[in-house]
Parts: sequence; structure tokens; C-alpha cells
Amino acid sequence: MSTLIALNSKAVEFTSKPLKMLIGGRWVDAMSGKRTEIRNPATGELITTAAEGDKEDVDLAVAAARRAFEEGPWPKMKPNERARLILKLADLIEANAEELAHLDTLDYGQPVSLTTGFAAAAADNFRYYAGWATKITGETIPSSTPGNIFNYTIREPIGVCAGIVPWNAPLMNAIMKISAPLAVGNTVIVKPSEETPISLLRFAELVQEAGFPDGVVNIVTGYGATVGAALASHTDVDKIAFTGSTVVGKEIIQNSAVNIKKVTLELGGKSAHIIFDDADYETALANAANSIFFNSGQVCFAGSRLYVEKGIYDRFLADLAEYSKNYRVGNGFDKDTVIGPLISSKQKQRVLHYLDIGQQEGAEMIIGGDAKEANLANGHFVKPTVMANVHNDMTIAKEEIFGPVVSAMPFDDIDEVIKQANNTVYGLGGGICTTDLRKAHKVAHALRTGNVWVNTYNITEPGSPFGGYKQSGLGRENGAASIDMYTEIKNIWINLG
Ligand code: TXE
Repeated sequence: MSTLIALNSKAVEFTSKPLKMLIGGRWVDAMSGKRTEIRNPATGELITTAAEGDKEDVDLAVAAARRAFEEGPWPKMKPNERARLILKLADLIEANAEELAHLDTLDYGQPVSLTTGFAAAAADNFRYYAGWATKITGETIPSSTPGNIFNYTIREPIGVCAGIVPWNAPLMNAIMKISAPLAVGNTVIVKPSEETPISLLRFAELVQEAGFPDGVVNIVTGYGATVGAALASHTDVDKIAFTGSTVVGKEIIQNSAVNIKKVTLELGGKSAHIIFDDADYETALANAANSIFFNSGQVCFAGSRLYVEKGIYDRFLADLAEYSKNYRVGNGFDKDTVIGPLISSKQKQRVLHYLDIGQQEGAEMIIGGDAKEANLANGHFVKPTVMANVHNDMTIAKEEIFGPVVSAMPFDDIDEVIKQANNTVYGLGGGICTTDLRKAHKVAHALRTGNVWVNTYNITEPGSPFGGYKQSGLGRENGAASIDMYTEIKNIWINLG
């Protein structure tokens, strides 16, 4: 029996009209007049259309953000006034959380319980960075230069900051490219994914309602090859932050070279989750499943390579397959759904292709695959999938699949499994399940990744730096690290003699 949650009435109203872009405080169509269809990935139905921006719209947004930075009050405002506005925005997000969550579920398909959590996290993230606005300090440096030299530093905003975000947590991914830069006085332009612009545009209305000066936050919708590339190669954008594929991340670096933009990248992953035989068995099982099936596996730090100690490997895999049957696949508005659809038919085909390649290379699919049930036929659903008999040199152990697919491998030695876990071009996350503290520390230190979870997984917080080693990224988001990423340090020398 279906237990469908009714779509929030304000979300119905918001999506009943064609969506515009926010540039310089005005809601505008694309200069070309072009529009992109936005479809519900669970049903294939048209939700609404969004303005399809292009280079000339980017130029307008950059000019507006530049004006707001150079002439506007924003960077010069007292830090406590900036903090007050950001806190007001957080309150508005909280007050409209149900609507924002429903818009995300409509747009990218994941369960309302999950998108509700993301909306709450978005408000939290703003509150955390509102606190930073009044705490950006410099230092005084004892000078050894002869004479009476006063030597100190201050931190200043970088200027116009662009953010390009993907579809796998539309609101949350965007927020991380807005909260920290605003706290320190930058102005921002954000491009959501062409697949999922809706919640960010509603959020932009809240920015206006909170009373931010025009041009401080701008949203340009459209495709990566046009809007995204125009932002990355624009000579008047000072900083770019990108979350997405490693391939596009490399292109962003190349395009950013045009004016030596500051760059933050949060890219793909192939994170190892290591289960030792001394782990609390039930916890390890739940962690292994949640680390890969959460958000339908469309998570950059998903535990997509599962290493299980040999003695418990067969039993663990059989139990994981059983456990995954609890993950009900369906429409995100159904209260019982745990696994929503993948974002698009393209993404579903990509995931199924990896399942084929895996089997051709000798892996065994012990559960999962294409969701062929009649009620799922119009959406892009893939079931929680467990691939056994995988080796580290197989394609499905090396490449990011970005779906609910785990590649499982046995191991019998701690040093060997560390080597295997690090044998990847990525370095975003890693998980360890053990009750032996020494093992936990040893492996946590040995993993060449930006995040490690022990006897847990999937935790992120606004105060904790998040990002990747190797080809998983550049720089960090969240925490004090993000403040560093959005400020320049100026060193001032004064001769007091
Ligand atoms: O990502 P893209 P896609 C990985 C994941 C997934 C694969 C492809 O493995 O299967 O990437 O997904 C914009 N210049 N991740 O094709 O293309 C684009 O419009 C500037 C991991 O959706 O990287 C969107 O806004 N921007 C990941 C954003 O980049 C460009 C999240 C992401 O799209 C651009 C998503 C260009 N030339 C996918 N081309 C993660 N790290 O969480 C595209 N874009």
C-alpha cells in the first residue's frame, strides 16, 4: 500500500510557473529566451522549465556581483551586521524547510526524510558561518628588521566567487558554496545542475526576503558546457568552487588559469570500507549498507569498495544481500521509500553499464540490478546491488559508479588491505569497522583520504573540513578551512620610527 506524502502547497505554487534566474536582485529570463525542461526522476513527468542561461547571462551576473562587491555595502558592512543577515536567512530556511525538502525530492528523487535532513543541515551551515563573520582575525608578527616595524596581517574577502554544483544533493551542495564566502564579505554567483535548479531558486527568494543587498547572491541556471565553462573562464571571477566529476574538475583548473582564479574542487571518489572480523557484526553490516546505498549511492564519499576480512567474508556478503532487501526502492514521497531513483536515464544507463562490465570481467552480482517492477518503470531506479568476486584491478573496483553498487573483496592482512585501499587515483573517504583501537588508528592514519569514519559513516558537519586527497579534490569545504579558501591574507608593514 502506498503511503504518499502530499506535496507541500507552496512547493506546488513555486513549480507552477516557469523559473527565472536571480541576477543583480532581479528575476530574469535568459537573454536568449531559451528554457530547459526539469523532470521528476521518479516518474519522468515534467515539473517545470528553467531559464537556460548562457555566456551573456554569466557576464551580467558577474557584473552585478562585481558591483555589489566594489560599490555595495556588503564587504564593508560591520561583521555583526553580516552575521545578523546570515542568521536571518538560516531562520527563513528553517521556516520553509518542508517546502525546500519537497522541492528537492521532486527534483532529484530522494526520500523526504533525507531531503528534510539536508534542509536542516543547510540552516545549520549558515548559522555556523554566521558565527565566523565576527571572528576573522589576523596576526601580529614580531619583526626582526632594524628600526621600529609594526608587522601584521589582515584577512580580506577574495571578491566575486562562483560556485558550480551537481545534482546529488542540490540545496546542500550549493549552500556550501554560499555560506562561507558570504560570512567573510564576498559576493557569489551559483550555477546549479541543469537537472536540479529548483530548490536553489526558491532559496534565492529567501535571500531577498532576508534583505541581502542586490547582487550579493546571484543564480544563473543552464548547462555546464555553457554557463559553467563561462564562469570558470571569466576574467572577472576571482574564485571558483566546483563539486562534480574529476574530468570536469580538470577542465575547471585549465579554464581558471586565464586569470589565476583561486580554485576549490570536490570531485569523485572510490572509497574503501574495511570490515575487520573483530567488528561489532550488526554495526558493521548496517554501516557497510548505509555507506553505499544512502542517497542511492550518488555520494562522492560512498563506501563503494568493501573489504571484508576473509574469515567472515562469505557470511557477511550473504547477510549484506539480505539486509539490502530492507531498502525499499521507490518514489521519494512514499514514506516507506529508502532508495529513490537515480537522477537521469543517462545516469541509470551508466550504472547498468558498469554492472555489465563487472560481470564480463568475472564479478558476480549476488543481488540487485535494474528495478523492473511495473510501478518503477517510468523512473530511473536501480536496486541496491552487491558485486562479489571483485579484484582491485577490475573496472568496477577502479572507477566511480555513482549508484547503489558495492564491489566486495576479501582480505586477510592489515598491511595488504591498507595497500589495496590506497591503490586508487581517488582519496576522498574511507571507513573502518573494528573494536580494536590500535587497528582503527593505524588504518585511519594510513589511508590517503580526506575523511575517515570508524564504526560509523556518512557523517559531515559544518565545523569539519571536508575534501579529498589525490584526484578527489583541491582544498576543503566546511570548518575553518573554508574561511581560508574564501579569504586573501594581506601582510602590512608599518615603519613607526
Ligand atoms: O557530472 P558533471 P555529471 C561524478 C559521478 C557521475 C559523473 C557524471 O561519477 O557519475 O560525475 O555526472 C557542471 N565546465 N560526479 O555528468 O558533468 C554541470 O552542469 C563547468 C561526482 O552530472 O561533473 C553540473 O552543474 N561546469 C560528484 C556540474 O558541473 C561544468 C557529483 C557537475 O556535472 C562543465 C556529480 C564544464 N565544462 C557527479 N561540464 C561529486 N563529487 O559528488 C559540466 N559542468
